[in-house]
Amino acid sequence: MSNVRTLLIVKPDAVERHLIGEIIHRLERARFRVVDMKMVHLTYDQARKFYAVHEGRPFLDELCKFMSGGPIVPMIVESDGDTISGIRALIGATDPAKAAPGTVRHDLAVSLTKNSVHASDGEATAKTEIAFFFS
Ligand code: FUP
Repeated sequence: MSNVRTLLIVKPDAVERHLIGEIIHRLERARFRVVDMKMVHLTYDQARKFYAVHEGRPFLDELCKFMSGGPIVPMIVESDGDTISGIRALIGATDPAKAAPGTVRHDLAVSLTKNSVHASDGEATAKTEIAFFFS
């Protein structure tokens, strides 16, 4: 498990609210390592490509407008443990209203769409999502 890397994205709502450092601080405090990162501003079409798995879902258009509405900070994260489930636990449930206290989304997120962070949900997804941003 220890060599599995995942992709975490600081989303536009968090970048706008000056929370990049706060989110990285939480990752590092929990002993995750950021091994690469960048700031990018996706086009709407690039966001559609990234969220292709959600094609046909009613929220996709709003989600892609939001994700292309400002800069984001994708980063590759690793740890000595189970990185994928560890990061998912750290960020909390998709809907901040349902996320546990102490998680990133509970503490920092605004709404279901503006939920501050993304993290890959499995090993295969992590590989694809890392390749999307880091060639
Ligand atoms: P997650 O894996 O936790 O990022 O959540 P999903 O892959 O299920 O959803 C991707 C993004 O779509 C979420 F971050 C938030 C957004 N979303 C909505 O805006 N509305 C919904 O009803 C469901 C998801």
